[in-house]
Amino acid sequence: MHKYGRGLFIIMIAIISLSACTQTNNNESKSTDDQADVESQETVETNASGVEEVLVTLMNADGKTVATATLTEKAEGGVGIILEGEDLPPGELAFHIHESGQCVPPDFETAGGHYNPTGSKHGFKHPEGPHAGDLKNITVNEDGTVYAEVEAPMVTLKRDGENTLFTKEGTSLIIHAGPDDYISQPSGDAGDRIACGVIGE
Ligand SMILES: [Cu+2]
Repeated sequence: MHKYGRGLFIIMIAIISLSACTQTNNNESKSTDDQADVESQETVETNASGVEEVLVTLMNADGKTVATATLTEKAEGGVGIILEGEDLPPGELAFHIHESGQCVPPDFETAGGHYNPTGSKHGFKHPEGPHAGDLKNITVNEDGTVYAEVEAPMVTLKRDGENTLFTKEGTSLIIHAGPDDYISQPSGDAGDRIACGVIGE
């Protein structure tokens, strides 16, 4: 009887120690969250109407700025993207959100594949698609300028939101040399990456 009592006492001490450890860990992760909040205030601007906006600058293979994109959190969910550019090849070009926030010229392979947190297939025409980072093709004018408004309904600028664009690896915007056929795997047979911009930098 005495033996059991002592065993129970030791188990209770063990439980108390364990829960103390868990609590310490919670506090640590909370302070990390606080730091993330501070970072988000630096990168996400709030416009006059209180909507979150992120400005992205895209450079070409020579490191020259060729386009800017304004990302806005939509009231109904998703992100609207307004792209304005120049010195681009005329015609229909693919435009995607990629899964890494690194744009190293000239080939921008550092940006990785498409942003695909749902593990889907590429393309609006694919029955198991699209990727969250799939966007509609843009049309560049004969003079090399472009103005396009596209939607990314599956993503968010909210850091703690589902399919956030502020992942640990970061995300980026890429313009390709050719159009996305909306079905070829893994990226729509869109050709080389000709411009890249980091989201949230
Ligand atoms: Cu792409």
